[in-house]
Amino acid sequence: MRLVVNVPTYNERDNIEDVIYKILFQAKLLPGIDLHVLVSDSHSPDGTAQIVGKIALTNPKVHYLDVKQKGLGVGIVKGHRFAIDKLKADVLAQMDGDLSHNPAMLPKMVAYISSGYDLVNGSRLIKGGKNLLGWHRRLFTRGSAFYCKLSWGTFNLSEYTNSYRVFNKNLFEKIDFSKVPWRAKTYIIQPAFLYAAIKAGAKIKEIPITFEDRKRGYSKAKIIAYTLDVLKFGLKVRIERSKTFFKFLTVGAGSYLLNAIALGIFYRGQIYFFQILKKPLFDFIPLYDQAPKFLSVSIDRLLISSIISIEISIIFNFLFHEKWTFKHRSHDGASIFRFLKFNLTSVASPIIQLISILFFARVLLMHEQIGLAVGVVIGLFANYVLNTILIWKES
Ligand SMILES: Nc1nc2c(ncn2[C@@H]2O[C@H](COP(=O)(O)OP(=O)(O)OP(=O)(O)O)[C@@H](O)[C@H]2O)c(=O)[nH]1
Ligand SMILES: [Mg+2]
Repeated sequence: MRLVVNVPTYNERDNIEDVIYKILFQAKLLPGIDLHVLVSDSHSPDGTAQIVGKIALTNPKVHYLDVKQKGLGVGIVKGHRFAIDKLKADVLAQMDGDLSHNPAMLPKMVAYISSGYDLVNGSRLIKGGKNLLGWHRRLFTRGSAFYCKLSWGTFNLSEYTNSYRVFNKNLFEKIDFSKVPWRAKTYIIQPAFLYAAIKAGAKIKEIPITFEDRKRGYSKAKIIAYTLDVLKFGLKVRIERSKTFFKFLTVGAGSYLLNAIALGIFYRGQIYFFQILKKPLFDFIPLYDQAPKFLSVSIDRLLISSIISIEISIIFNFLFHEKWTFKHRSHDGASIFRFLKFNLTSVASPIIQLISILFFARVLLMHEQIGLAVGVVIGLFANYVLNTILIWKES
């Protein structure tokens, strides 16, 4: 099994030699693993290339790749691509080129990959982890982690902005990099890659690491721009994850309007409180007092109006969910069966609505529209859950 440790660099001439030898030193603690080091450098003008080139000349396990453009994401993504395509890597690792990450953690991280994890994430924020940066950088680390947890909904992950990771080749191949902002000038690749891995279904293990402050060279981190990118990325994730529910709510709102208008016209000849018709459309159906009773339920104008307006809204709901809300989810079987199934699951929501209308009108002696509005909201949630479990399943 071949492990390639990708070290992205920009102007690391004071550190890179040390980093390479410290990584290579781990080889004897990794029996059965063919350890290589790849420096993916953004054409550093400080002589990083010459130092790595000189080592590579006598050591076939050390490689230099000039990724040409600047950006940590470019170094990371092009480096791993090269490691898979040219160096035939099975397992990929990445760490900073300034000794902030301790290469001595590699054997432990690789062991988790061997035991079946897809990605091992070094964390400063779990028990045993340490962040030895200044207070404002620690604040950034913690703040970003808190924000990502909230916006991504990933409460089981502690660390988002660190770069010390080991993962298998298959995970890298599964990631759709057209959706990862890897050409950005900030380090947004770190959380973005992690999110892409989660979406690709990676089994992730976090282990505690210590992040040392660099002793030599200078920092290239642009913390303000990076913070803005983390905020922007989190917002994008949030919107994407809530999109289906937003659409569901929009259709729900439309169907509620249709339902309310139909009910008003049938029962009162009104749209809300505005008289539209001289007489209710269902004027021929008697009101409660004169209506025939069936099993002690009065078959009156309100009951019939409610049932018909609800069925109209079910049809509206189905058409929009089928073609819009759940367009990208699985559409198993013929649409007529889905429609029948939808009617069955939809029964929950109109029953809730009907009970609500009758309860508000008869028991609380309030306007039937209030009952409908309350019933719609409760029914909506019940319906969403049933729809996503039974009809338009996530593929
Ligand atoms: N290939 C490549 N690597 C980069 C680029 N910018 C930064 N790096 C590397 O990314 C790693 C992290 O960058 P650092 O400047 O150490 O950022 P940091 O670790 O957040 O900050 P300090 O440790 O405080 O300096 C280092 O190995 C850098 O050399 C770049 O444009 N291209
Ligand atoms: Mg650093």
